[in-house]
Amino acid sequence: MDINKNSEQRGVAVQAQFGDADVQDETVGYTFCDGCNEVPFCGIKFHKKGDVVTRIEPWPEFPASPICSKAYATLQRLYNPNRLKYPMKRTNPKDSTDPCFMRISWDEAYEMIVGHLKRIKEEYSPHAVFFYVGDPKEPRAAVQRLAATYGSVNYGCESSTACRRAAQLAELVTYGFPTMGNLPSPETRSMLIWGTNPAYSGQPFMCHGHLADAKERGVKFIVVDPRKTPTVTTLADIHLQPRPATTAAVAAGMMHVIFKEGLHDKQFCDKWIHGINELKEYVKTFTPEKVEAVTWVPAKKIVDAARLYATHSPGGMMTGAQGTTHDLNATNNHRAILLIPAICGYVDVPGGIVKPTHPLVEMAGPWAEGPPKFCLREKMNGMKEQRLDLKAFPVWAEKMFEVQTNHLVEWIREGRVKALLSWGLNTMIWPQSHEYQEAIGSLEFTMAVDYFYRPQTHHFVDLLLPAAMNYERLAPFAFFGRQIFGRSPVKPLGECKEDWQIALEIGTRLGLSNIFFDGDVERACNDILGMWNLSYDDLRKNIQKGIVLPAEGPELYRKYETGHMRMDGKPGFPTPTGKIEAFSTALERHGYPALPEYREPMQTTNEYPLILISGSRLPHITHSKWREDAPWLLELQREPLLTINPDDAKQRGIEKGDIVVLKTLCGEMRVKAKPTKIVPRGIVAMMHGWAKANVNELIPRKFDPISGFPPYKEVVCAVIKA
Ligand SMILES: Nc1nc2c(c(=O)[nH]1)N[C@H]1C(S)=C(S)[C@@H](COP(=O)(O)OP(=O)(O)OC[C@H]3O[C@@H](n4cnc5c(=O)[nH]c(N)nc54)[C@H](O)[C@@H]3O)O[C@H]1N2
Ligand SMILES: Nc1nc2c(c(=O)[nH]1)N[C@H]1C(S)=C(S)[C@@H](COP(=O)(O)OP(=O)(O)OC[C@H]3O[C@@H](n4cnc5c(=O)[nH]c(N)nc54)[C@H](O)[C@@H]3O)O[C@H]1N2
Ligand code: SF4
Ligand SMILES: [Mo]
Repeated sequence: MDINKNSEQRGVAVQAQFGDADVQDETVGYTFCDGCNEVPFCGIKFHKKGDVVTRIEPWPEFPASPICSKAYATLQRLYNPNRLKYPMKRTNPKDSTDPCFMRISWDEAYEMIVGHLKRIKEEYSPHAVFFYVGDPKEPRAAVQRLAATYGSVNYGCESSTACRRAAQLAELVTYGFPTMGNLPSPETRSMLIWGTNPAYSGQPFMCHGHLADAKERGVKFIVVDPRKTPTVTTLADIHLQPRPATTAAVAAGMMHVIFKEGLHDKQFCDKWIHGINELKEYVKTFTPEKVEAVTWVPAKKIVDAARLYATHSPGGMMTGAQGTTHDLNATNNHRAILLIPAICGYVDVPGGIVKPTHPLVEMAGPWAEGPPKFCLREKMNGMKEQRLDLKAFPVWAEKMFEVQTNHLVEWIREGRVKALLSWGLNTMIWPQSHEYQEAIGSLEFTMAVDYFYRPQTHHFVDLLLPAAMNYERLAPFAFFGRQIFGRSPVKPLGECKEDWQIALEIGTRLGLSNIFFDGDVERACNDILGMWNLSYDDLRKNIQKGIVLPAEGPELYRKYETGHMRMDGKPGFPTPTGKIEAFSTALERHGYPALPEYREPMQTTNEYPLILISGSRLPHITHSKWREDAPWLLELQREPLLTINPDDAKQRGIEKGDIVVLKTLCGEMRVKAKPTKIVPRGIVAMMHGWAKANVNELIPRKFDPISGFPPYKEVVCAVIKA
């Protein structure tokens, strides 16, 4: 495809939409940004003329208000002439190189879907239909309701495949509650930031701004990241640069020092950590010198970091969704990090890692999960025995309501999955992506709902449905702590429909109109809002400032002492032992190592002397999006780039802009090199999601035995000048 030519055409198209808009006739609307699928979202205030959005700006009253380059580009994406606007059916046989997608009516599309759903239920089982939502978080609640009602327990998403859930699993088996840590509060004196780069990947206001303010106040920062990211350069008092995938050893080293020097919170450890003696014993051998040899982090820095964190009390912590879990020791690596603030007594104290006292319990988590009642989670839990991942990942299946999707290839080959209903599917998410694409191609029926036709994912799908974009949809509403916001959409382009509407209409066509509100999105939202005696109308009336649901009381701390942490009201943490579990009873029960043990990652060799970190976020790209979607952003970076340390580049005769061959045991590809000191010697890094150089084809299909996560940030490689 000639990107330049297309970008010119699209530029004209965008101008045509708002070039003649008379500002005086504009009215205002409000929506949320879905540019990076962060939840909670950032707020967008937009101007429109009729149903044409003319310009956008931050929504000042919205809690996450400054917006980034990707948010501005959502406007160009909205009027991208390549957008899907009608339901499309594949008309050529699957072995044909041209899928020949033809426009059909929604009626025909629904007949197809419902026909296959009914047939598969009769011929095989409802569980043979897999329901999937990719990184877009917004469709999730409606799709889960559809899966549960249809009778399939097999619902999975990108979070349960490659993103947040491995960390969450570690949190649940260790603390008993999910947490990514905390932003620094006025009491916080030190912060441990591990495997995340919020300067690029976080919401501007939510993360990095807060952290920078805390730095001004004198909070000390330890940042653990193999790369010298902007988070490191702007915040770090101490930067630990470990060899990728050696997290558990770095953490064990820090704990070794803290225990040895008696800097831990002895009372808390003795009373509230299950397996504290086993943990002490385990980390005894992780002397700073040994840890240096294993992790490349100088012994002195391990000692300094441990001392700084344990003595600047209370300390907070921030981990990413996935920086520490993209390797074959994912769960235990993340568990090891969690134990550092635990032994310092920083859990649920002011300034430390606090479990919110008054969340919207009815939501039980962010939109990425969906409200359990609306999602019919109880019904799903009742069907657990039919989960596809039950045998391969038993602890996961016990703790996570979403199925671990990495084994989709095997399940399709074994005939256990016959059809796939997907929203925001992207096969490039997976290691050895082509195997997923081929497996999907062999299904009896695949439906995909998306904004664009993306050949690498949609080539084999039978039915491609056009999703309304963020300016064009009502559902879902947003919530921020206890503040709820609605939005005021414009009419969708063409025959696009919002994700929720598609799910609700499929349900209605299955004959379950009462459960699916006759396909009415607002009524579905009202069903959820009713939990707080609200309706969408209330949100509309308070569109700018949202509605605050007052908390029943102040934030409480050390809730493990008072019984406010567990559902049964007893003192303790919400784990089987009532304590933070350094020694995990759940992992032990299923035959896994119960302590957060370190496992050596893949070893470099003469042939593969470098380590590949794939997927480090860039501010102007989200995964597979923002390439052709919005040429404004593509101007910032037209092609995939492999970052390599200048010394490593020089050694190989590589200069800026040279084409190199990136090679792993799985294969090789050509990519442009970008020498930069952001990556240290011995490590190279590149972003995933580029169709023209899909780095996931170089990642093996090996998985962490506990969480099932792939080694995106562990694989050894070679880089050779082409
Ligand atoms: N090597 C490597 N691989 C990785 C990662 C890594 O770090 N390294 N990261 C992993 C992680 S954390 C993630 S989250 C995944 C990325 O997860 P993906 O699911 O790959 O995310 P996207 O590429 O953002 O979106 C997928 C598709 O959804 C469509 N879409 C976007 N919004 C909507 C919507 O609202 N509705 C509908 N119907 N469609 C929509 C987009 O057009 C796109 O085609 O990648 C994972 N893969
Ligand atoms: N602009 C933008 N924003 C995004 C996204 C995007 O694609 N683009 N994606 C969204 C999604 S789905 C997600 S999951 C989040 C991800 O958000 P983050 O988790 O903050 O992801 P990254 O920015 O890649 O930061 C992860 C860091 O981990 C480091 N790392 C790699 N291996 C190791 C290791 O072994 N140990 C340690 N300590 N660090 C390691 C990498 O060098 C990298 O700097 O971002 C979200 N926001
Ligand atoms: S960080 Fe940027 S892309 Fe992500 S939600 Fe906020 S404005 Fe949108
Ligand atoms: Mo993610």
